[in-house]
Amino acid sequence: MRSIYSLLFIISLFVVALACKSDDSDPLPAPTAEFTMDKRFAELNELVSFTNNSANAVSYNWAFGDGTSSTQKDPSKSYNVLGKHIVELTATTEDNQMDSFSDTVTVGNRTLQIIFVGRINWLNPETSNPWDDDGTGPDLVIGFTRSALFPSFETLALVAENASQDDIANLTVGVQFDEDGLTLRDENYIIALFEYDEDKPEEEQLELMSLNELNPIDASAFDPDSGDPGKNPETGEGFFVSGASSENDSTLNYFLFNIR
Ligand SMILES: [Ca+2]
Ligand SMILES: [Ca+2]
Repeated sequence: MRSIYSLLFIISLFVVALACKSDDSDPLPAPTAEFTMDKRFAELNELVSFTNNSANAVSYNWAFGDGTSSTQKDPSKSYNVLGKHIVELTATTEDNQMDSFSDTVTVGNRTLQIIFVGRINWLNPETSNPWDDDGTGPDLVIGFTRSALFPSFETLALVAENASQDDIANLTVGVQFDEDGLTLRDENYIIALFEYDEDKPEEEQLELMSLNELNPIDASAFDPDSGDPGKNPETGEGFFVSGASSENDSTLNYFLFNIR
């Protein structure tokens, strides 16, 4: 009996010793998870780079919101699923304390918001006469279509009517698409500018001034705020240009798009 009490006494000493040991070891500084990303709006298969600004952690776990994950410190990835993806970073210390931080990446398509006509030569270069040959004033019509459907235009808008030549030259006119915009696909589109002469027979009323064809997915994008190449990483807005390469050419067109 006595030996059992001794044994229990010795065991309890060990337990007390272990408890004191763990009490003496302070926890490591608490972790703080935090990251930034180089863009909030990305297109399909466009690389998004994450910069890890966490503190006091030794290991990281990223859940990218599309079912993929990483344990790298500063990962990059591209998405092949459209939508808003919540990215969550969990930062862990050596003694297993954790903190999490999340932010959202929107992966969308280029959608056309507005077509601007930035510059027009209002003289027909072949005749050096004004395009407005019935004297009713320059009337500008913008046509926009996928080239496969040409010449049946999806968008055919009269954007300037009975203007003076000077008005048109200095006017920025355009077609505004509805709030959702027009989802652009990886194919060629045509923008055409016509002058409208209401006094002519119907088949001659629309006179083609210029026609440009481009693929809006391939086209180089520019940040509308800075004019620098690429899209605005905070808003997903961008624009691209088609048309005249010199001021003597007739038109210069701008396309404003959004990632949605
Ligand atoms: Ca005309
Ligand atoms: Ca006219």
